[in-house]
Amino acid sequence: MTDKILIIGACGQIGTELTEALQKQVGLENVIASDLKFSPQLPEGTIFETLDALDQKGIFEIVKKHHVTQVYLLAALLSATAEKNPAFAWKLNMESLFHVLDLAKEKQIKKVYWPSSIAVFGPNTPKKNTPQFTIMEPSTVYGISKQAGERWCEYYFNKFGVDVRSLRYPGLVSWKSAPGGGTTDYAIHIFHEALKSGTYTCFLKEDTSLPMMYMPDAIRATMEIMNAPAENIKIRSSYNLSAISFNPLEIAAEIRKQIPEFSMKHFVDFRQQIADSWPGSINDDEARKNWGWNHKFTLEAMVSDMLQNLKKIILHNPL
Ligand code: NAD
Ligand code: AKB
Repeated sequence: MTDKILIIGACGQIGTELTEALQKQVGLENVIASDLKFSPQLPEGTIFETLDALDQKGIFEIVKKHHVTQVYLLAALLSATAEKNPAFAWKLNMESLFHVLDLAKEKQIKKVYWPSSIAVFGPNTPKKNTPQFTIMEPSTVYGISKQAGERWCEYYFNKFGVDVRSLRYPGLVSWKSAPGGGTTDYAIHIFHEALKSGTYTCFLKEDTSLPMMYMPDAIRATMEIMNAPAENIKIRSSYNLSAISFNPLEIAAEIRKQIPEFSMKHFVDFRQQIADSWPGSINDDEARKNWGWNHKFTLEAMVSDMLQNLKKIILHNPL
């Protein structure tokens, strides 16, 4: 039987691209996109439901109505936005996860996908090639909610047999939709400004290295972990996932290969402290070993693809 998928938070940076990829995999009629409000960026013909991830009854009703078998929970406040409203970030990021895990515990759905983040790591974590199992101690409310979420995912798997799968995404770079309020968002803004004005003011210092990934790799990783046989998923908290690592200076240099006049200044804000608490690079041997993860995009390939695609968009939508 074909899976029926519900995506909660489908209109965000990941959701808009994941919705399309899942529609290609299981058919347009088997994917239900949901969010607080509709976005025209969703593919034409998408089945859409207005849904608040905090509304447990509402989630249950949509699951029943559409005979949903899998839920991808993407609704969350990201690192920078969460620091501005810690109490609400904790409420949204945790309660929505419980609503979905409980549905699976009660056998209303078969499988759950919930993303974690490199934000689970903290200032005492080894910074280079950060191992899967290490000191964590996150110092942001976002990171605390992701770490707690990981513990609960593992608990629901061990106690109730819930088939929940998770990835610790690095910063994701994409051109199709805007980023949602993270610390790694600079690596997207830089492309827009390079093309529009030829200059960018970065909110991180030039030598702040962070783990990053191009969106096509992240979407593929998500689908690969969800399609892997259950026995291959040895980690039920969340998998380290890695592709590339760079700092603002390095990505600017790569952009300059195609836009030689591009210049960058720095005006550091509160996001620097968040970035300083995160690893610079991640070891994802477990994901590679357990379910065959392999990234494709290098920094060079990502920059080239970003510029090519964004150029077309900016050309068609001049300010
Ligand atoms: P985003 O902010 O772009 O999208 C989140 C979506 O959730 C938005 O469309 C928003 O409208 C929706 N939403 C917010 N509150 C909601 C609610 N109460 N009910 C229903 N929908 C609600 O975020 P994203 O970048 O797409 O991230 C998705 C998930 O992936 C999050 O859990 C995030 O922590 C995780 N993640 C993202 C990145 C990244 O770089 N984008 C990295 C690591 C982890
Ligand atoms: C953020 O910066 O908050 C996200 C993340 C790495 O989780 N991009």
